[in-house]
Amino acid sequence: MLKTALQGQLEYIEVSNSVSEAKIALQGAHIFHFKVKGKKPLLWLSDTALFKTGKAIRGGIPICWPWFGAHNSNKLLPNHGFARTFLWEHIETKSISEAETKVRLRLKSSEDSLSLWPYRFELTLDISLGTELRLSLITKNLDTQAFSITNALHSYLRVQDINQTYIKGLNNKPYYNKVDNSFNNIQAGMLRFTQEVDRVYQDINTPLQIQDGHDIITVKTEGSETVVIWNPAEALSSKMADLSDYQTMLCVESANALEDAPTIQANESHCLTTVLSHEEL
Ligand code: TA6
Repeated sequence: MLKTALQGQLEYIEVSNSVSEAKIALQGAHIFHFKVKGKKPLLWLSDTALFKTGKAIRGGIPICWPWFGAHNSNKLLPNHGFARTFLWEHIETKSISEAETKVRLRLKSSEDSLSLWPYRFELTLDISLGTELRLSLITKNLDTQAFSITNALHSYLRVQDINQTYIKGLNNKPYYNKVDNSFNNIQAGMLRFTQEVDRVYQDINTPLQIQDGHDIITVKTEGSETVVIWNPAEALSSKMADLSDYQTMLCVESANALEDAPTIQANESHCLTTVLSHEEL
């Protein structure tokens, strides 16, 4: 029988091997803690995060699926889709070696999902825990017709101080700026954070490096060339009751968003992967 513990209203599993440890809530297949032993936690979790049925945890890696952000035609549907607030099934936890564990979780279409999105699907999250954290989100179309998705592995990374943090790997890349709703911007040099940043970067085909003066975090994306970067800064975070201390968080999200919306034919699959690691300077 699966052994779970409870945080607030949410059941979660705890995984540990010789090099790392993690906590994964069954609601949303939401990993909300990951740490390489002897290092600081890699993922940020808000001090005021709510562990409540039907509410996404503020921190860790929420799964935005089958749409990223607001639904494109019906604003009454939940932001970032429904996968992050539905209950997933734990399929297996497997020890690959002393230093690597794999966890698989699954969400299948149901009456509840069909009332929000009219397609049959099977969504699988494969998590690999070792000296790095690897998440693969596999969408399988079980319908008789093709469908399109946007999605994101909305990683909240822990940084020392957002004002001292910069991202390398974005130079000359085009981006959509959600803050002023402008398209076709081009990044000049490294990205630094002096105000709210909410951007969808395209053509990202090499790993990004986040440096905060203490650590280098590397984010590698597979299955897409889109990465979303978000920090709400003071003004927006003060309006979000479950978001404490925006200075120590930075979202760097492997995604398919905007026109990067893969069409998946019946019986075919699409896989989005993010690989996170960090080293201390
Ligand atoms: O990924 C960035 C973003 O889409 C932002 O626009 C911001 O609103 C954030 O996600 C958080 O969304 P949430 O629905 O979790 O409050």
